[in-house]
Amino acid sequence: MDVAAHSDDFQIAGVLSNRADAFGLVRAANAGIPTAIVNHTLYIDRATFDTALIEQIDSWQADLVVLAGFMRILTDGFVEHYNGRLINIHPSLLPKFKGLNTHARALEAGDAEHGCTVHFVCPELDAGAPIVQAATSVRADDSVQSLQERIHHLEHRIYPLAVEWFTAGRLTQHQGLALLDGQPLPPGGKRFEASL
Ligand code: NHR
Repeated sequence: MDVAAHSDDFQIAGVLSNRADAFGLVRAANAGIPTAIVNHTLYIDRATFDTALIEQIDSWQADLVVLAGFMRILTDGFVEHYNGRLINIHPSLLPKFKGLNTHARALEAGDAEHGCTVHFVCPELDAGAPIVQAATSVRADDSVQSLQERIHHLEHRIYPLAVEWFTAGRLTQHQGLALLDGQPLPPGGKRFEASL
């Protein structure tokens, strides 16, 4: 997400990475947003690392935690601490292709379309309630790279949208379902129509 482009309705409280070389830290600093690094290799186990994450995030008094390229599996304790206010974006049309190498797997499967999904995070990987989804047609000459590029554009459309819904108070999680304006969203989340 472009950290400089956000609505007046919310502020980015802070940007945290487990990696000191994450470019998002540079962009945040350039935009005057607080940053933090919590290096997972300095912690003896996942629970201790996650506790350090929680301390930092809660010191910012964040209402919503937005994962972006965050590659450490989070403990149940972390997920429960932010239950209903922790979201991720995954590069597939969930529930298809949970896990890694999604573009290669969509090509391998011969799927006619592929895309990305914003979802609430639950303890089980990539299995939380979908919020919003965007798709692109798979072309005969597509490669992993060409698909990835188109899907990146879609990610940049739907992730800010989900954040805006949440901060406007329109998006909630209830009994494992995502609700928009109090109504359950369809199984893949709201379908976002984009032309690419
Ligand atoms: N944590 C929970 N509990 N649930 C989810 O749905 C999560 C999560 C943490 C991260 C993002 C997800 C992605 O966007 C995400 C979803 C990392 C792995 C993984 O296997 C899996 C899914 C995601 C992110 N991580 C390895 C680990 O041992 C390390 C892999 C690596 O460093 O390259 O933590 O893709």
